[in-house]
Amino acid sequence: MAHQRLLVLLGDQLSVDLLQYADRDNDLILMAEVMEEATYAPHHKKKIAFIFSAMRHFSQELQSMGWQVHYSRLDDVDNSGSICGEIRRLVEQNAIEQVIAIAPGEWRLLQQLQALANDINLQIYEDPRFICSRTEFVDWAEDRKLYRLEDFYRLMRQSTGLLMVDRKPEGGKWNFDQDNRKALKTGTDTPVPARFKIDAISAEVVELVEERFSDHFGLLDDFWFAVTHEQAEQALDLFIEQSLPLYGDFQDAMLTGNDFVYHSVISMYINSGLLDAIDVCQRAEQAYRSGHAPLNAVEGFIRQIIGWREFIRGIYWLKMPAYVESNYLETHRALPAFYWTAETDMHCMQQAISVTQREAYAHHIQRLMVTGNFALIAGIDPVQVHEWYLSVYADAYEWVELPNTIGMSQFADGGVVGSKPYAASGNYINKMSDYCRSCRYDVKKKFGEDACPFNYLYWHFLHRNRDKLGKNNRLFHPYRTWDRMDEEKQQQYLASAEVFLDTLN
Ligand code: FAD
Ligand code: DLZ
Ligand code: SF4
Repeated sequence: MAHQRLLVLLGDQLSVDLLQYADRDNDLILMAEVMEEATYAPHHKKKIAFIFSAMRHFSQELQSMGWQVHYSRLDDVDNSGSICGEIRRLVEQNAIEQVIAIAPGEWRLLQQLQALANDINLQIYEDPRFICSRTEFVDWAEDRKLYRLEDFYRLMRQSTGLLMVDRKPEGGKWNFDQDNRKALKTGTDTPVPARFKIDAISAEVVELVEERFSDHFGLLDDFWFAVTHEQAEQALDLFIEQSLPLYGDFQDAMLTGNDFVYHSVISMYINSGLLDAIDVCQRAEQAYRSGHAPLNAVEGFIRQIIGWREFIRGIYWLKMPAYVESNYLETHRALPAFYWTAETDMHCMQQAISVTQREAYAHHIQRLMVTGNFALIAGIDPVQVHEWYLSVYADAYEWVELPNTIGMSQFADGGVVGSKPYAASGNYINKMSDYCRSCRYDVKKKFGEDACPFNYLYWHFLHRNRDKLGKNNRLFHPYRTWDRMDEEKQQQYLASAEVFLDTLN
């Protein structure tokens, strides 16, 4: 059958919503496993297996719905190795007159597609899966000096109508975060996310990944992710039923040996297209309206999706391509090898990195307040930190990973995403987790050989960045505490930090 148009669907565009740009009777869909996408970052093995398996399942689903799909497998002999190469090949082989693509999530790939559009008739459409389009965000940002999540979030609540009553926020407040900072008791039994048996498609993909990407980071055994829309829906149902009611209370909690706490573990499904963001939020809202989950939990959860997720994407497109070069704090230290091995005596770091190795997942507080916080206060080069986060998580695409890392976590953008750096001493980790109890370091000790490295690195960070952070109102109290310390104590903090930082080199 001759096709006049080709619709390209990328590995994170597995949504039936995107079929609105094509015509089932006349158009051909292209999906392609390609080495360039699988290796532009050393992606975790489970991330590649997840994407390839979900792509293969979606291609089958599309065909059973009557769509014509050309699916390039990684090992096809004529696979050109890149998305643009595969588009060119299909255009030539099928005498295609027009190619339709949906704006990719990464600047890198958008540049490639725009270059290709100089040679072939290629139309790039806006991705309709986001609430706030790239141009709407630019309009929102245009009139303001500071971009603050809270302002943007209120707008998203109004435009979606989620948790709104008569144009006012449900419960009389926009944000219930102050109720959401509880720690958990050691040994608390928390639910586990839905796990799915590996089927023939996933088994084949796992074998392919083991063979072709054996040098990539991460463990592939016990692959349990949802790989179809139906399975992802089941994972969401289970989260809403079991975990959502306590999601708010324990959103910042961490526990030894507990990988997921009450988190949803659905970011990889939303980002790849297996779940729809608005639908997820509506389901959470229903759980509140039916009395199944309290407002602090549901508001907190919805804020992450229509607030943070959309805000972060807006910042990415507003600030790229220069954003990736941001290094406000001028840090240049290499990323320590233990980020790849989990071999460290810091128990909190060992826990956060080992779940990353096993599951291509870590929850937000592990990413922000453990691995991110350490990189920040130790002064690691932000590009190396960014490359690590982009590689190791199943939900990582540059549009969402980069502003979270460069902005929220490393303050390398100088305050575009957040108003102050998320720097903390061991005290925070001790308050929100039980990690310190089984650590070789002593969280109560401030300096010296056995002291928790987060304690002295925190003060070293504030001291060495005084010219850049000293005038930040939100850091007034820590700087005042530092200034009131006697000089000998200050010197002990700084000396311990120097000794420790030398061991990282
Ligand atoms: P939950 O805690 O259950 O939250 C629900 C949903 O809200 C998530 O599934 C996600 O879709 C959304 N969400 C929550 N926080 C954020 C946020 N800050 N930005 C965007 N969406 C958010 N998230 C990614 O999806 N991809 C990334 O590559 C990524 N990199 C990060 C890097 C760093 C340094 C930090 C600090 C955060 C990063 N995040 C990233 C945000 C957040 O940590 C993950 O979305 C979350 O941990 C995913 O787990 P979950 O589905 O269990 O989330
Ligand atoms: C992440 C990824 C991987 C590992 N492999 C592929 C692939 O083979 N084919 C594909 O279409 N997409 C893949 N992806 C997702 C893309 O990298 C993603 O679409 C871009 O980074 C834009 O977000
Ligand atoms: Fe982490 Fe310090 Fe606690 Fe050890 S003592 S777990 S290094 S915060």
